[in-house]
Amino acid sequence: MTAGSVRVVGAPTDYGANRRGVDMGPSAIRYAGLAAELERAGRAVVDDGDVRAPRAEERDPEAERPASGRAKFIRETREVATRLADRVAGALAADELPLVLGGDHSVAIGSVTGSARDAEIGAVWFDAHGDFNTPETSPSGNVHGMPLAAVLGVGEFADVEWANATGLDASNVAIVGLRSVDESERFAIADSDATTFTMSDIDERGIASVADDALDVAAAGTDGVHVSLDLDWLDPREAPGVGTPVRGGATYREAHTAMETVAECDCLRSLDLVEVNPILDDRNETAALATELAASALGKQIL
Ligand code: EXY
Ligand code: MN
Ligand code: MN
Ligand code: MN
Repeated sequence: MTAGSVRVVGAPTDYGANRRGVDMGPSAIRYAGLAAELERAGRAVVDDGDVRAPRAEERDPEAERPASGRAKFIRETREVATRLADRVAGALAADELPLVLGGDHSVAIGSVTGSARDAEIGAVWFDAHGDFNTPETSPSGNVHGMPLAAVLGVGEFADVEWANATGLDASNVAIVGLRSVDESERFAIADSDATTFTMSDIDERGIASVADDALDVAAAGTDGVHVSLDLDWLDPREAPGVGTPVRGGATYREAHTAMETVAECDCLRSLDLVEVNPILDDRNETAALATELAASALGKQIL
């Protein structure tokens, strides 16, 4: 399943987040040595550059409003998602594995819809958060808290065609590492067919077993799996450069083990590295960690 070459696409946006700086994530991850690290993992790397994303200051966050509730920069989010979906679908059509560099997690709307355009896919979401809000339930209006709800067509998103992933069913979605979920999101997640693994599940069962189950759920009956790695899945001690850190996350070793399980699954179709915020980072260490984890997911061997 795993294609040979990796096509890197940057989505330098912070439209979906409250804190500026995550738009510099693609540069920081490239600067940390992404291409060399993936080549050491035995992958040919093509860098497709970045999708166009005008600076947030040039735009009015409420220029377009959702039918109800709040979703800041929804127009810009749609523009980026649409461009990114085309790039991701194009890479897959060329038999390359798309690696999307965020940007805030709203960019996953583009990567998932692109990956699910011509195939049945599953998705594993490594994240502290549920990302299951809708404009109506969101406490913040920030779209980075909504991408899973968007691609699954939850609530008001049912009518938002550009955001729905045609080839993705909630029964093939697993969220791993949950520890910060809004009350309204909790009900929406419980109401859906998505499978969830909290940090407590990881504590009790171990990450190898949890990641294995998550990938089984996602891969069952599909053509491949999209892995969305939000760096805030990790503990802030390991990954300080994120906008919405939550204590009690995955350790360095747990994160590598999870990504090695992804490689072993041989089901990876597309991958996101999102929410790296260089302004909040400590000497680019979160970006460097993101490159290491991508290499593990793409099959890097120690011996
Ligand atoms: N649940 C909160 C909200 O919707 O505003 C926080 C979301 C943070 C989302 C981060 C990136 O994963
Ligand atoms: Mn997220
Ligand atoms: Mn998160
Ligand atoms: Mn299915």
